[in-house]
Amino acid sequence: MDCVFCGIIRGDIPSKKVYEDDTVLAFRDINPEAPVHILVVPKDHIASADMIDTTNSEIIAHIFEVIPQIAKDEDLTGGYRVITNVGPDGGQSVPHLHFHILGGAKLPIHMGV
Ligand code: DGP
Repeated sequence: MDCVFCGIIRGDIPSKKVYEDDTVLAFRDINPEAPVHILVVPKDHIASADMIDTTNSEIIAHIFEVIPQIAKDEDLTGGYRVITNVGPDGGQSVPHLHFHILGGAKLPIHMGV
């Protein structure tokens, strides 16, 4: 499967990793929209948040345990935003589930990625 994030997870495509465990990888977005812009992805290929169900929701819960750890490591004490885009109408450009962490500045209310 030709998936850029699977390539990053395999190590075939370089990335600036900020967190990794058995099931989750987080790395800096190649096109940052904020001073801190990190993508958190499951290592298993899940196409988008629309594919979350009882068979994979444990990994999603784990991602949401990891996100506060990353925010702490990145010193996002003033807060941050977590975004996932779903499908073409939702603005998803990479069809591998990912959560954007945006922070390091006061973000515009309606800012998306
Ligand atoms: P979305 O539009 O929500 O699907 O976000 C995809 C994000 O992925 C976008 O902000 C840019 C980022 N991205 C795409 N290709 C790469 C890559 O090869 N490396 C890194 N680090 N980020 C990438």
